[in-house]
Amino acid sequence: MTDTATSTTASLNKFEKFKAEKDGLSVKAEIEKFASLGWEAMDETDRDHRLKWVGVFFRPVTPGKFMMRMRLPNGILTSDQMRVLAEVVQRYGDDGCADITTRQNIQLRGIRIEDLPDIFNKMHAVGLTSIQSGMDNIRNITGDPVAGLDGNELFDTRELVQQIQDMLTNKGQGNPEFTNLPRKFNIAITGGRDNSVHAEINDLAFIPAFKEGEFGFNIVVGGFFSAKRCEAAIPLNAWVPPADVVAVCRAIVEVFRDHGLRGNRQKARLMWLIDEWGLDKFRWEVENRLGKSFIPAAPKDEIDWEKRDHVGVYKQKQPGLNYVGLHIPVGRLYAGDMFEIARLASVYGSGEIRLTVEQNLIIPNIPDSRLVTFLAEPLLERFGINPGLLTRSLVSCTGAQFCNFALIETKNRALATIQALESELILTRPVRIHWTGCPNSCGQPQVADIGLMGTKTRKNGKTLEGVDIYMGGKVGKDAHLGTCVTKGIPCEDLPPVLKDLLIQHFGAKLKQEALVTH
Ligand code: SRM
Ligand code: SF4
Repeated sequence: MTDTATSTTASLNKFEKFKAEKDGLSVKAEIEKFASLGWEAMDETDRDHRLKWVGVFFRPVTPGKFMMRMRLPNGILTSDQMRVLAEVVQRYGDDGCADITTRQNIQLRGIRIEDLPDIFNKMHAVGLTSIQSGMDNIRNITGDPVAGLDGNELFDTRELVQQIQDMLTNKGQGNPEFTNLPRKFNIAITGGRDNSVHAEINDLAFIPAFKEGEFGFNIVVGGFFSAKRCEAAIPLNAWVPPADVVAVCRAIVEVFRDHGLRGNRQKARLMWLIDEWGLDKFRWEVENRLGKSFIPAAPKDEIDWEKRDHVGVYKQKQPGLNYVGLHIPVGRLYAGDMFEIARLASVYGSGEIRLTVEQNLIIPNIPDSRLVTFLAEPLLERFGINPGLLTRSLVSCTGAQFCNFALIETKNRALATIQALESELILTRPVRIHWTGCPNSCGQPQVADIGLMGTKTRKNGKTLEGVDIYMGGKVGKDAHLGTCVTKGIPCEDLPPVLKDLLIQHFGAKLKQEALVTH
């Protein structure tokens, strides 16, 4: 490591200090011990922080009931894997549930520390891992949710995403080379034409582009959201063929690991290093690691479609097969739902399940001959293929139910608000409304048509839950981030404000008005 990374212990923040004392990954060998000790007797730093290196999160809101964040490369899992996840949460009765996340991933809730050895064994048996999924590690790597199914795709991202995960995590066993990064790190690869992974909000993303007729990727770097600052990724002016992607990921993560800023955690994401060095020096350092120079970026990328949400029935490139995108309201699943989804994927499809960054789910490989019966399955009454135009695009972070950073409750409020608006309004197109419980922006309000960020606000001398409103986020072709347009609207006053925005900016009409004009 360099001077930047290893500044004196005195100047290290508390996270750097505890990482230097004991690597997070070392808790992997202590799971049996923690299970017999119980959560209350555990060392607090192991419990509250280091367990995140194996994907286990202490929840101060529900002490003793942990959250477990998986890694699902490219958002793909099998029915057998889904059944195991269902069994895990089923054990916890009312405390147990799961959430599809904004990184095409699943988080489990209600986990008890004494069950961890058994849970890890079960997961291992079906090839699942939760390793290095929290804290200063690389998050779930996202790829096109319809990779290998989409007749118009330019590149099937599945294998590359898996290879990158295997390299960074030592095939899910844990890789001490990458367990002490200065901060979290997000990677995405898109091989479709619609940027279905929000490439621009990742620390590192690969975007399809042709160079002299050859397929490869333009690289963008430094995208991130944080309470202090939000930035879209910027072009590195580098193009790589698919065969070089894994090596480039390694080189960039190594540069971040060894040179990233470790003093102030609010200034530790990759973009801050790029700012400090300038892009040219950053590129040069990466090339040095890589052992070769980058080919300059292709002049244009191939993101020329509007973003699809994949909800509904779609033909696959394989004749006679379909993929069906089911809408999962705010991504929340219970054990019964998960068993049923696994059954449907096995009976009607090929036993494969895919997740989207909109917190929805896709069942691929359903033959034409079975489609009608599939669509009549009772589960589709709740997880439909044709939800209302606001419900369809609703995204929400965890919020106050489980997250101690939350300034407001999100998921239930998001659903109730949207249902009320849909009962009053006629919409002609989907409007993407994203809720996030605090400025950390896990629910990505900056990519939404209307983004709602939790805050505390004052009304009549009282402190209330409120939101700051973001608008103008554009996804897919020409993606760009939205900005804050209004601050501190009390949640209790929000419905009429949203109604006005939908009428003024998104062509919505009041149902009563529409009746009169017809
Ligand atoms: Fe996040 C921290 C949930 C996607 C930015 N995020 C957290 C924690 C771990 C905080 C905590 O310990 O309670 C939340 C766990 C709550 C819980 O119990 O679920 C949490 N983040 C989530 C999820 C579950 C939101 C969701 O409902 O989908 C997403 C999990 C993704 C995954 O599978 O790995 C999630 N978080 C994001 C995203 C979106 C993305 O990646 O596209 C962002 C913004 C993009 C980014 O990171 O640049 C995001 N989360 C943060 C931040 C701010 C990071 C920063 O640099 O300051 C924090 C706080 C932190 O890291 O200090 C945070
Ligand atoms: Fe928690 Fe805030 Fe992230 Fe929502 S945005 S999950 S409230 S940290």
